[in-house]
Amino acid sequence: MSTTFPAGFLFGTATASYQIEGGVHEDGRGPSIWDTFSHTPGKVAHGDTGDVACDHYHRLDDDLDLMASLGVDAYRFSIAWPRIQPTGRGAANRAGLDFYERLVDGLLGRGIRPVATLYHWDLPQPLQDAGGWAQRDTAYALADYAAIVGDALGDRVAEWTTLNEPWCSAFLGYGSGVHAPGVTDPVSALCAAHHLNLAHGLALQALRARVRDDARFSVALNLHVVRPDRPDDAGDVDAARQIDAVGNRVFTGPMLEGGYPDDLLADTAAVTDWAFVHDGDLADIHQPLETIGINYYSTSRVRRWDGTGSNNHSAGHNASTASPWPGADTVQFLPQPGPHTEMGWNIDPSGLYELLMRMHREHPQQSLLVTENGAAFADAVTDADGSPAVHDADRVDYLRRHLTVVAQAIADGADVRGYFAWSLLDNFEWAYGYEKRFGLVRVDFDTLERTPKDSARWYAGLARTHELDA
Ligand code: IFM
Repeated sequence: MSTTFPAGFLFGTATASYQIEGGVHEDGRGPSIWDTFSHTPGKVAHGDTGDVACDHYHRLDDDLDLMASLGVDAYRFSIAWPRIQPTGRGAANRAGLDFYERLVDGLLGRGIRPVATLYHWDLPQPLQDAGGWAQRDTAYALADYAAIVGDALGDRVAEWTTLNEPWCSAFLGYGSGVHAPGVTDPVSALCAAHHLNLAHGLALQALRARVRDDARFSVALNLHVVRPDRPDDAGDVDAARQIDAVGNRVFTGPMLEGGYPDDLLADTAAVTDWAFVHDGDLADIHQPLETIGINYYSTSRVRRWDGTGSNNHSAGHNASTASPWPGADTVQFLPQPGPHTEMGWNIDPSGLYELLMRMHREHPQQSLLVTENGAAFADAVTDADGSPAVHDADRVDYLRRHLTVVAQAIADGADVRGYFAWSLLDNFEWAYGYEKRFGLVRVDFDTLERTPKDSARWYAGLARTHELDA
């Protein structure tokens, strides 16, 4: 049995600037919140930082050749804001733009479609010093930065993503504090979510005004698939609704429907009165959008908490005593049955199918891209014939099972146009440092040598044939 993906379906790989580039002091780049956070003792496993990462900044041409050797159709990368505006404001840093021009030209020259993400978490530190995403000005600063990037790359990049996973920026960055900038304040987290929404809308307007007419725009959301533990228990069903509101509809509401959901405002009323939403903001946020980008890894199971034990709000996102779920203290997250990846995340492809069909049903005017999907496993390196190899059958199985449901969603009517494997390379997995390996290509972090894993070869075959074997 095999499944055929439609002609034109994009098979891509994805990365993000801070996770792979290194070269943090090169060519005028300024510090980002992740430089500060990773250099703060106790924030990242083993004290790892992105100072060198995969050294992609210095190995760009080799990495482009690597992508070409895999035969992928597209590459989703992010632009480091502090390379373009080292302080987050003011004139463009030419050397920073040059790097991304070389990247884009190198992709196009190899027949690979660039998909550029404006913001994947590396906020310039001076903007954080002024309040970061809890501060309204940051949204306007992102729009200025978008204009610079649009002017520089807009003639060649036809696929743009504004933000990557604003939920993580807002709620892990300002709620539980397990991500940079490490703030633990529920009001700041909701405020940050609104300013990220505003930034999305303003950046979209700035980009659309200056890039090629055929450009398509998306936002990459890590939408949560939340299931009530007891589907016939009204409390559990309501707990799932609550997490859906503060995990998903806090972004899809304003971005795709022009307003914050009433139930979200009610659930969080004891936390904030949402006075940070100004007149006109919702119109700015609710911009036409061609595509919804979906980043999917696993599912969650919740109950109405009876107050005993822990509500387990740190589930899946490192230990923190602060919650990333404002207004949802009486929701309890339950451990998910296995199998799990090395992140401790349960493997459940049905969640991806559910999300794709939900977005298709609720937002039929938008096409869909799976902008991230993949898994960290404890890869073993074998060295039988003098050259290293990684036989990552578990990752191949993960990818195959998730791509099977993507094909099923397409067959069932969802307009899914592409899939981006997370990630091209093993890289800096945020608070987990280099310990968790998501790459199709192994990176030896001592020598920086790249070794395509079996999954890379498998994925290359799929990109070539569009045939998924069962
Ligand atoms: O590595 C991250 C990425 O930066 C954002 N999405 C999830 C990935 C795996 O945790």
